[in-house]
Amino acid sequence: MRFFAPLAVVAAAVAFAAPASAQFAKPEDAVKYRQNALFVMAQHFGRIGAMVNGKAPYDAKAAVENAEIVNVMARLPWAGFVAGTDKVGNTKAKSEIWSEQVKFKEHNDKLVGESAKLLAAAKTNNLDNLKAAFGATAGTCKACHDDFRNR
Ligand code: ASC
Repeated sequence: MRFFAPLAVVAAAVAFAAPASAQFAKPEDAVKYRQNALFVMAQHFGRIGAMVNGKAPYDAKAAVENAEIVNVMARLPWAGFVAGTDKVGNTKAKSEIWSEQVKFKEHNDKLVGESAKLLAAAKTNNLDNLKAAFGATAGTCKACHDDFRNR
């Protein structure tokens, strides 16, 4: 089966690269994609938030599971911000997303970076570490919303 190993590696690489080059059948799908990715991410981030804020008991295993999902989901919305979708559907995306792409991408990269740290913190089994990383990650959500999301 030596022949198939490299093929599997290529398939895995393609699967992981797919979100970054995702194509959408219509502009509405791009909006739905980014909103749904952000929605799922927020649900799982919120479950960590509940633990961090004392509204749910601290559960180290659940924290890791939720942080894993946040860490994956954080990489997805970017591909949905397709040019020309600033007025599509019920989007709150500001047109500055497209006129200030570098800055927007920086926000995205910070979210991805902090969510990786959130996962690492969750794995330490220490609520204080989780709290600190949660705060830092939430800060990246807020900073981007302040700059690029309509109210
Ligand atoms: C969340 C969530 C956001 C961010 C933001 C942080 O849990 O859904 O959009 O945190 O409120 O300020």
